[in-house]
Amino acid sequence: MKTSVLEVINERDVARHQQQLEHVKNLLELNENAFESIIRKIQALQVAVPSWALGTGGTRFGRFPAGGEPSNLEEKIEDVGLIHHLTQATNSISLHIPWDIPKDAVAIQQLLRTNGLTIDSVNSNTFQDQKDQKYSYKFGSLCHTDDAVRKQAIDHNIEVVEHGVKLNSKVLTVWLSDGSNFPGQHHFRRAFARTLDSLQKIYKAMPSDWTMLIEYKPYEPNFYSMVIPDWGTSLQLSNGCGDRAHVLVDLGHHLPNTNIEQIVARLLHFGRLGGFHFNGSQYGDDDLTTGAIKPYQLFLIFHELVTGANDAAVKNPGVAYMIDASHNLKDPIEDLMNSLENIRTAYAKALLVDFSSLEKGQQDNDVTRCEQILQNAFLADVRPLLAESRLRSGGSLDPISFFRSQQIREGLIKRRGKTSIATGL
Ligand code: RM4
Ligand code: MN
Ligand code: MN
Repeated sequence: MKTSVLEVINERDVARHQQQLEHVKNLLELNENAFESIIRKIQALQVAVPSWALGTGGTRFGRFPAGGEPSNLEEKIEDVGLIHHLTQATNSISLHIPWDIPKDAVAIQQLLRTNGLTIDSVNSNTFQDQKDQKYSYKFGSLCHTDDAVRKQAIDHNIEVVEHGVKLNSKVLTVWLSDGSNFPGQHHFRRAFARTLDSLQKIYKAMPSDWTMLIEYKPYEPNFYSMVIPDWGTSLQLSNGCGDRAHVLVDLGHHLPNTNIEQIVARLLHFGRLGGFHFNGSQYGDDDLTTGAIKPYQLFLIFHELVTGANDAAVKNPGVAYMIDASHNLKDPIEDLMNSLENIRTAYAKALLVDFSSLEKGQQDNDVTRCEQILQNAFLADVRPLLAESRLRSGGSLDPISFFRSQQIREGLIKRRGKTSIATGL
């Protein structure tokens, strides 16, 4: 078989990689079994990329595209396929409707298969008005005071599910921008009740093997109140819908300094943690590279996920992982690869935590020892473990260097043009 450029470059760098891997294995005192198990677990961690994250993001002040953006769903799938080819860490793509309505579902399925991808969740959009839409969402969608607006928003969600069915998705993610900007604008209790009623109608219309994920956000675009501002509200709404409705945690959707890892533990405890949107945040919904600002927090979150997965008492459904970030400065493809690497780094470190010693330390109230155990795992260098996982799965030892040395962005600009624009925010 012909050797690919990827294999040639990996071959060139593999000796150095082996040295680093041996060094880390010794430092971490990993025996063969533990080592193999960690590598397999890292390989298995797959995080979806959303179809709206492949172009340059922006703020309300401006947007500075670098060129070569995918201008249709097919090109977006091609980009995610490339990221997966290099990282082996993202085998699915999440769709926002109507930004990415597949015109020919069969052809899209085929393209997904060629790229080694599947469809993750489908996401509804009632935070923007679409052309030809009868009623406006200016004052809300599923919470709206007017039955007709609510019905339009419910119907939209059902239509999103129908698109998803054609693509073999099994998850609907609902994020609402509904809320108020001024005191007195909303009757809080009634707005909640109407939202629950609308979600129940959508839930009932979903096929029986579908899951609904309910995302919360404390502020923006509404600044006084959001109808679903926190995990407690999402949890109540999920409970009110049924067993297949769960809470989705977006890392950027918390007020500064919120203890997100504790929220994760609570939701696991209730068996209601359904999904994750990864991104990095300094202040709010900044949508920066995952792990760029608070890597320790990301590690602590994965620590909760790993302890939850190892605890037979935790009856949580599977968690759907997705990156929900915006790339204002970095090349979107590089930024996504950055995030994927940081997510796997946090996960690999969490896998290194010495659980039995930690449990003993907790039991004995040995505070210093407990913290030390977590810090030991957090401070370990796991980069060679990640590279080894990629190599074994057929990816690149160093995806970003490969992307640059092969001048892939330049090629995309040549093919798609300097001014192509991807749909999204
Ligand atoms: C929201 C939220 C949703 C995403 C939109 C585009 O802040 O994070 O998940 O679909 O942005
Ligand atoms: Mn999100
Ligand atoms: Mn967000």
